[in-house]
Amino acid sequence: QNVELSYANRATLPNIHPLASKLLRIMEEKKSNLCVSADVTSSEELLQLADSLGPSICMLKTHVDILKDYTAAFSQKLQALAEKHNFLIFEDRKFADIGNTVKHQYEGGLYQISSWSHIVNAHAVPGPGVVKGLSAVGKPLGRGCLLIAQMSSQGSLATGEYTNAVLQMAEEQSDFVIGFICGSKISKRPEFIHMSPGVQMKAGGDVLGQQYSTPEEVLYNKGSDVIIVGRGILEAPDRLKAAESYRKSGWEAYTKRLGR
Ligand code: 5FU
Repeated sequence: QNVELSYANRATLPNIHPLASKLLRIMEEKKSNLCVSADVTSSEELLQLADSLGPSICMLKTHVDILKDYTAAFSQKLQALAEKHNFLIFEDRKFADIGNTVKHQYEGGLYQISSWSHIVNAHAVPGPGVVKGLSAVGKPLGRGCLLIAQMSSQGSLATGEYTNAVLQMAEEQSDFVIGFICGSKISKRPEFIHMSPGVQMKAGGDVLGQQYSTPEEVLYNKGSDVIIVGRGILEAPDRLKAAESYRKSGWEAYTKRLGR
């Protein structure tokens, strides 16, 4: 029961969600548990990032609403790059409204997120209806959702009993919820993917409350599965070199956890 399953083993579990399985297979194949957070404001720059870092990552995280020049053509090019380099797209939209509203926000509007993003996330604050609304749109398309169980920011209210309630909600809708945004492994179910933001090579933070841990801390000590790295890569003089060093650190921490 306590043996640590590899990503490859988890990909073939009988109850694994097909999208979680796909992600785990990508991770194993590319030896990458790195999700780059592509927090740039120009679509051209985002596409360049996706093309150059694509081989190093298992997932690319977006905030489309910070782009100054979003077009539907951009989302098609991003999808093509995801195919080319075999990574998943995660729009970090953090849905947090009643089911009926998030359904529209997910499917419609300017961004039509459900049409291009494999994975989205949601706050559990509204109760299970938020997941039901997203699922009504995303499930027929084979999409998946991460619930925000913890946040990396200082003073986050998502702790303790709240985090436990999020776990419960995920278990009840595991046909659409594939895992969590969290700082550490919070579920024993190996079908769930744990993804952690707030990662840099050096622990610390920024002036607006972000708090950073290292890849080793998050993946080895805390037992998470995927590191999400933004400025640690974006602000490096050589982004590709930085991404590769996060990929390597992340992979070493994971293999160490496996005891290999
Ligand atoms: F849910 C969360 C969270 O708890 N912390 C985060 O930092 C999401 N994030 C996102 O990860 C945040 O919106 C950024 O897009 C990214 C972290 O960026 P950084 O530059 O590595 O701090």
